Amino acid sequence: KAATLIGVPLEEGSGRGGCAMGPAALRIAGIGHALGELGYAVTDIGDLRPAPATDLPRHQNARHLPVVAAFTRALDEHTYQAARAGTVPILLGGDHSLSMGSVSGMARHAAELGRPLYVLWLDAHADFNSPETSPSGNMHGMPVAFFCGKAEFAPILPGGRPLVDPKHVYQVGIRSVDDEERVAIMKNGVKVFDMRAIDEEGIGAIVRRIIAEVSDANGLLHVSLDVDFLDPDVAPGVGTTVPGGATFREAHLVMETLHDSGLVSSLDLVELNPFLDDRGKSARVMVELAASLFGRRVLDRPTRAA
Ligand code: DIR
Ligand code: MN
Ligand code: MN
Ligand code: MN
Repeated sequence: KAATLIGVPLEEGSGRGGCAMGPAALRIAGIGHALGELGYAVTDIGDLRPAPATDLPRHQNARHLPVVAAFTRALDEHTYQAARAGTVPILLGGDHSLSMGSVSGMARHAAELGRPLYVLWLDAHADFNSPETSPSGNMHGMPVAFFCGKAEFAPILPGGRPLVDPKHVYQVGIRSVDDEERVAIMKNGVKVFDMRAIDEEGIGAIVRRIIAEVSDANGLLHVSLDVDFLDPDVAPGVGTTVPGGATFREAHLVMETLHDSGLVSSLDLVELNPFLDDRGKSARVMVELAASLFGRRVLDRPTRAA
């Protein structure tokens, strides 16, 4: 078992400062140590610091496109290489625009294996805006549309790259969607489990259903965890808190159930803003959730047969 930590000091997609300190906070909260204790050989490649792209024009409603594009290109390559080497890439964000690159890299890896890539998006937001629909121009609201090929920018990655089928994107915890974004999600068949679905069905049943579908298709599963998936009481260290989020136990149950499935190929930990955090609380919760995802358990429960 091996994991590659990739630091992503990117905050330009979020419209405010702070997320660039996320990788440092996640390291201080012990991400490497936690994975090591679970038996992973951990390689931390440090923080990526690509120079802004010079070949892309400024875009009037995709703010800081040259910075985000440069990270997308670097992350596409590093994530792909880490996965190809047989390790689990773990992206230490950094704002959610980093998933433009991490998921694109995993899509390339999955295509080489001849397996479909599925994405579990744990977030208060759908992040399915395009420059045409975004009310803010902030690119952290656009990554899902990007890796599904539904957001038009100047060319960031070469044409003909594998995209993610929007029907293979499961969004769980959703409670803030923009008007035009809602139309795009429905039209493209993204599988949305909003907070009401969680309240009514229970998050355990929802995750088991998702796992069954991915398993039946022999898919790889990329998990993208936005701090604001969690209720603000659990994790205040994020720029876009939305009330009514997942509880501490709901989030851990998701991770524990995913671990038992053995399907998770890669992970984004995103939107942590240490400037807004409460004495490291949110950083610690993110590390604990990652530990649950990679095998930490309270008691030594026997793993359910796959
Ligand atoms: C809003 C907020 N939907 C936007 N998005 C996000 O600006 O596109 N906040 N992702 O975390
Ligand atoms: Mn997000
Ligand atoms: Mn969010
Ligand atoms: Mn399919």
